Amino acid sequence: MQIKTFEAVDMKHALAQVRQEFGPHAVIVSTRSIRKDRGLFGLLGRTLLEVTAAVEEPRQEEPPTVRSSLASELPARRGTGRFREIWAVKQAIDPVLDEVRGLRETVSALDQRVGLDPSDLRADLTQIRSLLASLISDGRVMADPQGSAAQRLFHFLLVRGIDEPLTRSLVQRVVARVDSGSLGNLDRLKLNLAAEMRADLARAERGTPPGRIQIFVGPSGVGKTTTIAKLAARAARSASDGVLIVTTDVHRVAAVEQMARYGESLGIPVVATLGPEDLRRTLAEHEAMEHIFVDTPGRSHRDPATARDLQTLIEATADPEILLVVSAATRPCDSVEILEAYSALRWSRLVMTKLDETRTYGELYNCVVRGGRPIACVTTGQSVPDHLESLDLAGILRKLLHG
Ligand SMILES: Nc1nc2c(ncn2[C@@H]2O[C@H](COP(=O)(O)OP(=O)(O)OP(=O)(O)O)[C@@H](O)[C@H]2O)c(=O)[nH]1
Ligand SMILES: [Mg+2]
Repeated sequence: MQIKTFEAVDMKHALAQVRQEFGPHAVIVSTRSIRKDRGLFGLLGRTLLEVTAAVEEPRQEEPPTVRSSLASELPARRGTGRFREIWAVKQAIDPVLDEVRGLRETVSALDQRVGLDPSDLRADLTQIRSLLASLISDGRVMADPQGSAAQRLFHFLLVRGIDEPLTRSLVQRVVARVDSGSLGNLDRLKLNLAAEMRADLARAERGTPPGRIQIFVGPSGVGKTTTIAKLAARAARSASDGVLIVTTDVHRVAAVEQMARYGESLGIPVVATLGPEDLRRTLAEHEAMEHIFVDTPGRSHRDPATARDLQTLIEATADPEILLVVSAATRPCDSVEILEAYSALRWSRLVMTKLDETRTYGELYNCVVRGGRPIACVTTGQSVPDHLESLDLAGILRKLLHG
């Protein structure tokens, strides 16, 4: 049995080729239209007829009578057993081939309609990402622990005490910076979040070096006096030219006594001053001291007289460094006001106290970013001189993201 495929412009020419090659006893096995030379967008291609024909090898026995689909074109003939086999296979395969052909045409039509170009997809995703970022900044995307990855990130930050405007800004920046494929992946978003937070905190890290005279200001009861005792004890360990504590808080009951007790137990001299002039004189008298820590009375940041009175004290001091003391347990809306109220005093570093009293460390980030100044130290308990830590950037991030 010989089988061969012929191509011609029409059936007449195809049959001529078949007859010429295989003689009058050839049988047509299949026919189909094909496109040749697809040309520009396939528009200029030609349609040809592909005919597959078969013929017996020089005959040994008489074949059974078979009528091909083109029996009228070719003489019917009797085939051998093998010929019958091929015919049966063809009958079985023809419907499958028709199906495949139909599917191929459907897919190519779909391809043209949908136009799946990867660069189009990328552009669409970029648009979706910037749309999401602007929805977040407009306040139309809210925290939702069960929602999209961006909403879960939102929730993650809020429960850690980052205030809402800063959370919104962070999520918006993270969504804008991740590649589109990572938008739905919370872990990837968190990695980018850490990078954004690190950059925010690093911007605040460029502070001035610690001053020889450090004045501590801040709301009442946040831990100014206690922190000064801790810092003075630490400084005394390495200072060769002495450490002095000066308290200007002489009106609150037992304030001087509280500081004097700390001084006594730490072996550090404590001097109480009555007003700006007395402070100026005291500082001049102790010019040789290597470190001087000045305590101030705690007063409400909402009282307009507070900043004014502190300013007078500061002006009585030559080249002091001002440290703002804030408790980590402060509510975000209050710390915004506190930073605002003390901004006129040109404080240069932040002390965050009472980290042991909160499970969320968002205030660290809120105050550093809003204040734009670095953290000098944090305190984690009442014990003097313990419970004092210097946090670097990595430490702050660790506390913020992992608690
Ligand atoms: N849990 C905890 N308590 C602290 C910490 N630091 C200070 N305290 C406590 O907070 C209370 C107030 O501390 P002070 O040092 O007197 O606060 P202050 O800012 O000087 O207060 P005023 O002078 O009244 O404005 C005291 O009971 C301290 O023991 C801390 O890191 N953690
Ligand atoms: Mg005090």
